[in-house]
Amino acid sequence: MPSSSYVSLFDSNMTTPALLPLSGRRIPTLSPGAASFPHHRATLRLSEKFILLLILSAFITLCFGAFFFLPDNSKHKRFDLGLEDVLIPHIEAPKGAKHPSFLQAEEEESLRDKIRVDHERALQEAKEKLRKSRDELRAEIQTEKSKVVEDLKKKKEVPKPLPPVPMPKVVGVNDGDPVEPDVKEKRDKIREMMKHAWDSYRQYGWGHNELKPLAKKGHSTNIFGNSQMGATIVDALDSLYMMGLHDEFKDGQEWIEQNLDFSVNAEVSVFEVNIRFIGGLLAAYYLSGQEVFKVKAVQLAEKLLPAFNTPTGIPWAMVNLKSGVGRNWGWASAGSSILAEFGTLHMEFVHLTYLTGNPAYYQKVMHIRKLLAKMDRPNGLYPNYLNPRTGRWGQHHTSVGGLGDSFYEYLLKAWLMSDKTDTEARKTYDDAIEAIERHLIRKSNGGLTFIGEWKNGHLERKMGHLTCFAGGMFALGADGSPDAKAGHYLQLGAEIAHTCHESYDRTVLKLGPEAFKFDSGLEAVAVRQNEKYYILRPEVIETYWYMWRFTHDPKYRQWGWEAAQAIDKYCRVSGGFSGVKDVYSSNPTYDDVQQSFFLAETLKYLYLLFSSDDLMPLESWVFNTEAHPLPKERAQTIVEWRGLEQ
Ligand code: DMJ
Repeated sequence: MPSSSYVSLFDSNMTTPALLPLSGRRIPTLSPGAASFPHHRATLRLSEKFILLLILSAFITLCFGAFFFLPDNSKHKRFDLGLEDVLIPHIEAPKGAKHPSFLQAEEEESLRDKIRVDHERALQEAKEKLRKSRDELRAEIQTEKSKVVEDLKKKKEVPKPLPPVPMPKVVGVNDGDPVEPDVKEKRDKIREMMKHAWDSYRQYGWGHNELKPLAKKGHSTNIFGNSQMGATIVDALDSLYMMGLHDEFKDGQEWIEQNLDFSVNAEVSVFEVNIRFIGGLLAAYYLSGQEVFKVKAVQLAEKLLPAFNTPTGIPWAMVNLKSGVGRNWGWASAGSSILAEFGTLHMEFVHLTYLTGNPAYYQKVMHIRKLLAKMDRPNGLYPNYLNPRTGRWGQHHTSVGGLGDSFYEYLLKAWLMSDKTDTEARKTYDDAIEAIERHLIRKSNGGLTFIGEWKNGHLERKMGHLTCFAGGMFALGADGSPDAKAGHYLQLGAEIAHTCHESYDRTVLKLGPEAFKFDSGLEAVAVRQNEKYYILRPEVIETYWYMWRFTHDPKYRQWGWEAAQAIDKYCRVSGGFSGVKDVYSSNPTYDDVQQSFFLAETLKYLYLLFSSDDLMPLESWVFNTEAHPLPKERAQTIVEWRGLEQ
């Protein structure tokens, strides 16, 4: 018992100190028990008794004060009277470890830290609960109820193996060697960059979601919650495979087999996990035929399903992988879900139904499509925000960049993936693009075609780096467009590619800013400091690649090479590749993040740009929004699914 737990109280008439414990458990009182006190106490005068009583009562007050007002950790420290198990129930001492009351100072310190963190978390959770509306709480309760039912069902069921399904004929995986030596040289350089990015992550960030290439350690962002799920490994697998980096691929596969576990208490973004993890695992499965990738993709998909338990069936933006509780981003308009997030699930979910025979995935995404089809659209445009409780639009903002982008992309790709049988998706895409052209696409004074953003009734003449993917989308959708407008859409794709190239060319580093304006004499340049960064994004290079495939105009390879050289010159560091904070500065600072999409998309599109077209031909593969290729479904399969929709 530490001596500090006791205070000595001397009475002038006493020869020995009376030890009073500071805790409230054994406070002695002046009672007949005083008989055990030396006899001369009984002879104390009244005033002395009074003083003694006063001192004692002051002391009792002090004891209670200490108990109620001292910080939590100091209370715990003094309460080592056999109560540790009550106060610290969640900390189990490892076998052979000392009893907590004998822990060394630093162990105590870390215990206290843990307790404090737990308390803060509980307080935060309680606060968040209080902030939620009745509908949200109801949806949460519903989610939890369904989860309990599901768990009970599962306990009774013997896990079924996934049904065997015919593997689509995989073509164009091992080819792609360009004939021209100078192109081959460029392709080899991109492969070397991939190896540098991968090896650095392997060495410094292995198992973490991403890498901090300057600090040389792991990194993660809120889209992955507090998980450590090796996002870079999963995102990079198919790029490694296409580039013939087979040892690295095997290494990644082994990590996934041994470590990738989704039973974690982490709140993740449904969209990001879908496009990066499910998309990445499915592509790795289709390319390599290794069952483990399919099994992991399905395990993860099951964890995402509770996100759809909302009053409308429009999923929450985030879901806790363990509890299944979902919620939306605090910053989203009026508690809304985001168009580009709930609208970018179709490709992966259709494949999940194909591989598992479970109609749930297909039904969930078709339900979203049906609901959207019934809604009014201001000027034919889709707002970025939709409330999953009320089924009503939030703010009337429309964008082909952040918050909207891949919703349009997936309409087109749903049609392509279905071997062009999903004509409903194609029609929805065509109508949306027509409204976008009418309201958002303009030409600047200098003759640059740009796609602006619609905000509460007016056009903001600003375009994001993210929006640059649309050049490739227009080109990809040209074939099959209504009224024989294929030429028009290919031309539109070329104009967007040109504008985005200008946004790169007008910087010091020859790398594009996050957003650029077409206003007050400014053309394709960023104005605000917080829009001048480049974080290794792929969209401009993605458009170059699609334009190259459809036109074979050498300028696209030239532009791609300019970008690759700039990345190698300004973003490469000894520990990998980093984003830069200002593309207009000759001496930029780094953001110290190697994004997983750099390996999944940017380097893959560059590699494909310098490969021949027989590597991943577009007749057989459709790339998801994270550049993970999925094979086109047989038309027959899609026809069979029509009945699954109910
Ligand atoms: C990627 O994760 C995907 O392309 C997504 O659709 C939006 N953009 C990022 C990379 O910029």
